[in-house]
Parts: sequence; C-alpha cells; structure tokens
Amino acid sequence: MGPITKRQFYRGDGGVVQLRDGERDYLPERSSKGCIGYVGEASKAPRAIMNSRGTQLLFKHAIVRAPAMNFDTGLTTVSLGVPDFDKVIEQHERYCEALARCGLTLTRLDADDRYPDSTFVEDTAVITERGAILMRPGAESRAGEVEAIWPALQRFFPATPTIEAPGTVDGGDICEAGEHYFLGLSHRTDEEGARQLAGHLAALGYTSSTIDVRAMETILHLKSGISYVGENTLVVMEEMADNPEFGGFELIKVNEVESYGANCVRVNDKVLVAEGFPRLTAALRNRGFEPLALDMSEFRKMDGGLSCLSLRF
Ligand code: CIR
Repeated sequence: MGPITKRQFYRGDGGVVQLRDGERDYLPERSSKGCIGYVGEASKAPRAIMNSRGTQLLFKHAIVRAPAMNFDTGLTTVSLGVPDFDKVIEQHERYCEALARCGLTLTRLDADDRYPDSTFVEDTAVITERGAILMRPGAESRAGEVEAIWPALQRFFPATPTIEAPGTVDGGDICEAGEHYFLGLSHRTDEEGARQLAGHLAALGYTSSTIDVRAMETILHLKSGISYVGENTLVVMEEMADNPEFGGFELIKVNEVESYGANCVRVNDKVLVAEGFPRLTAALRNRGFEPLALDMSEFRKMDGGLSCLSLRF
C-alpha cells in the first residue's frame, strides 16, 4: 500500500478522476478485490459492497487532513502537556493506514496552518448515507475550516445544506445510531444549531434527539462520551449510561479510568479504539467486535479523539 503518485482518483467503476493540488488518495490494501474509491453522484448512498468474507462494507471513503505545524497552538481544555509534533505525524500516519486497512480510500488534504485544529475534520460536516450537511463550528478560531474543506467534500456532495448563523454545531457532537441521530448540546453546539440540524436530518428521513452534555466537565463533545459501533450497540461512559435515550440499545459501559476510550469508531469490520484501554478492548471483543487499537496520546492532549480525525462515508 502507498500513495498514488499520479494526481488521480480511482472510481468504483474503474474510471479515473483528476485530483486537485494538495490532495492525495491512498488505495486500501484490498484494492485488488475491488474496494477502491467512490465518486458517485452527489448525495447518493454508496452502494453496499461486500468484502472477501461476505461482510458489508459500511464505508468506502474517508477525508483526512494532515496536522499543521502549529497543531500545539490549537484549543484544548486538558493539561496533558504539549504534543510532540513528530509523534503527532506518526500517529496520524498510523491512523490513515488503519482506515486504508479497513478498506477505505483516503482523500488526504494538506496541512492548513491557518487553522491549528483543522486536522479534526469531523467537526466540519455530518455525512449520512443519504447526504452531507456542513456544520458551523462553535469555536471562532475554527469557523474557517468549513470553507477550507468544502472543495474536497463538494466532489462527493455538491448540494450540501449548512448550519446557518446564529446556530453552531460541531460534528463531534453528532452521533449516528442507525436511523437515529443523537445531537449533543455542548459548549460548541447550541439549541439553534441542533434545531437546524434536526430539520436537515428529518428531510433525509432520520429521527434525532438532543442530549445535553454542557454540565459534564470531562468531555468536549457528545462523542467524547458515546460511540455507536453498529449491531444496535453503544459504547458509553458510565456517567452517561443511565440516560433513558439509550434505552433501546445494547450498552458497553466504559469506566471512569478508561473513559477516553469511549470515543471509538466502527469502520467496516473493525472498531478503531484508543490504545491503553484493555477492559474496553476486551468488552468489544467479547461482544464479537474486532478492535483495532491506535496510539492517540498526542491528539488527546488537544482534546481530540479517534472519530474527529476523519470524515467517513
Ligand atoms: C477543539 O477544541 O476544537 C480541538 N482541539 C479538538 C476537537 C476534537 N474534535 C472532536 O472530538 N470531534
């Protein structure tokens, strides 16, 4: 596996599309079995494709952005020290490799030092199987990130509604759980933003409900505390597990010591999980999931988790 040297993008039907400057696509390891890039019509759900073991591939593509040199000047609420930039790059590379290993073709965007937090691309958009919605991040320093990522998103989703002022929503507050979306109300996502997003989701046929995490000091976003991993199962911080909203789901509860691990990501037949949380990893395995552990130490220092480093679709 490695970067495609020509500036080309391979379509699922074998066609090739030219890439803009500053973007690179990676072929997944299983490319020879047909799991290659998707450039379909806008807002159209990717066709379900099966891997060699007959498992449906849920995602075929991801957009990531390289960490900027000034990554350490981004926003953070934790006091875990200054990120080591070499390690940041290394961990980001391992993350990209893991996505490719899960069968995804990556659009890799260049670092953008106008926005130190811009490697956390998840906050700029919500992508569903039926279309994408642009967010309006709640932190002023991140507002321009949406415009910056738009050209890459537009290739897949040309007609994309957006959250309008005065509403704000960070993608990290939005948790897909099948046909339902949990919308976190946080210090980044407000009621007006959630109201607008609920309307856009309803237009796409999804239900949604809000979960207020503003009083929880240990998490930045809703998805810092819960993740949907498929099979009607939520991974959830113990502190939030009693919420009646989660009543119809199987829960994998994450204790306080391992709570950072609650931000994990189902990517096709794997669940990406932060390294160093053995109880959670074992619990996932016991329920039949395949955890793939990744070192996230440097992103954690900037309040980042696994989900925020990519947009998957
Ligand atoms: C921020 O505070 O906005 C970034 N330092 C971290 C964003 C993490 N994003 C996410 O969890 N979705």
